[in-house]
Amino acid sequence: MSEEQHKIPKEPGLDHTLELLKEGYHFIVNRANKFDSRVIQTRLLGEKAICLVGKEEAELFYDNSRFFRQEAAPSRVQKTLLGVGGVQGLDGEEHRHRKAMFMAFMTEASLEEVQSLAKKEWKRLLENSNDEIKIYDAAQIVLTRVALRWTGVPFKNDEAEDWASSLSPLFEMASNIGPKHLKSRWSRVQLENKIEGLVKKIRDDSIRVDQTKALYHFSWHKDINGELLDPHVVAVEVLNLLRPIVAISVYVDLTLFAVYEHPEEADYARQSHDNLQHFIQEVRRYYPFFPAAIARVKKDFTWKGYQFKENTMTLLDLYGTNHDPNIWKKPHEFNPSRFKDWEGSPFDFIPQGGGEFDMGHRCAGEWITIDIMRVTLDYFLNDVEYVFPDQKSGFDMNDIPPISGVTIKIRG
Ligand code: HEM
Ligand code: MYR
Repeated sequence: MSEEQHKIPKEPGLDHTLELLKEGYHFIVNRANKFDSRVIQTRLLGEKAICLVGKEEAELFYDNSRFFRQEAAPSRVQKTLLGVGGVQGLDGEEHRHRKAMFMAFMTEASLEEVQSLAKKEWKRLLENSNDEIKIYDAAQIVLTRVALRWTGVPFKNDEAEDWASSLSPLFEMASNIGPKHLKSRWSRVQLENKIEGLVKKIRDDSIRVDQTKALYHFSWHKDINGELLDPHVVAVEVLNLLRPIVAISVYVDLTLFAVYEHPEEADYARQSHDNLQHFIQEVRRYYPFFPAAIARVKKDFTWKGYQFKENTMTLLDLYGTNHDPNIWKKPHEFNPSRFKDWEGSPFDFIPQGGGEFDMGHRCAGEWITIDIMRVTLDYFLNDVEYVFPDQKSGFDMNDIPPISGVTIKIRG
């Protein structure tokens, strides 16, 4: 018996990229609500785009037999945020093999190391800083130092700020058009050249780096044909560690902003390790960050009566799914204790993508992110004495990524 066919509700018009920039994180949900459908069609960057929101929709999106990733991301996002030739654009066996190169660094020992580096760098920064601290700026320096050390990229003490100011435009300006987009591209070219240079030196043994770390391992990684990766691709993949570790500064800013906005929930977090974890999870659910994951339809198929045509760009709304009232009670309330009862599905709580780590494209750094956020929150709740001075911190729903600018004043 053939399934009843439904037409995917379609927004009329030639292109809606400007509305996306205006409506930001609400863009997909606004259309899903208007058409009362979890599957809608619009046009973005001059192309037809299907947008999905919800848990079953996330399960569909992460079905490798239905979607592929090669060239899926818009070219401007590849030239800024992602780079060309990296794991995000691979499929099948090639993807699995490359992803394993990343996941090999997500061991318990490696995660413990990243936590102790984060604690050490926060202490060092606060011991040497003024009373008034803008959390986002401080976190960028701390996390740049953590990222370079954890990946084994050699640097001198006074070089950390330069690294921070070339790594941050990769994610801060990835959603911009105009001059900021160019700055982001320029930063990527500079960084790729610098890291490619290191890879070549490692291979001809003209520098020695820590052989237990990612820079060394990626430089000697062999692809599925047993060949070394192109040095440029190694640089892209090393940046796939450095950039997002520095991007955790956005979540650190939002974590302290949550402490500022919800002091009673900060008291809840102080009570135990589990409560700290619930607070962090709620920060990742409640606040927006990565707007949508992107793939393309592998071959024509029909799902719940909706027709998906080969090669159509498809977006999964991460923020929308994390606020889906079919999944979350009172989704627009900040309530860390909801995570006491969360059953842990790979498809309902997806701030860093959904599905599986090894076979799918779920974020390789999700555990690092959570661990760094938790030790940072623990430090600020239990070890540092500070107040929030009068301030106008906050962000708009079309600031991608959102940075509140929250500031603290250390009590001496
Ligand atoms: C992929 C978000 C931190 C490494 C992703 C994806 C998202 C995401 C949404 C794509 C999922 C998909 O396409 O289905 C974030 C956010 C972070 C973060 C919001 C917070 C700062 C990290 C960290 C690392 C990392 C710390 C590494 C240390 C990666 C890699 C991929 C990825 C390598 C590609 C995975 C693949 O294509 O198989 N991330 N991420 N991310 N992330 Fe993260
Ligand atoms: C990372 O660096 O991978 C972690 C998070 C970065 C978020 C950057 C947000 C801007 C994304 C713009 C385009 C996304 C594709 C729809």
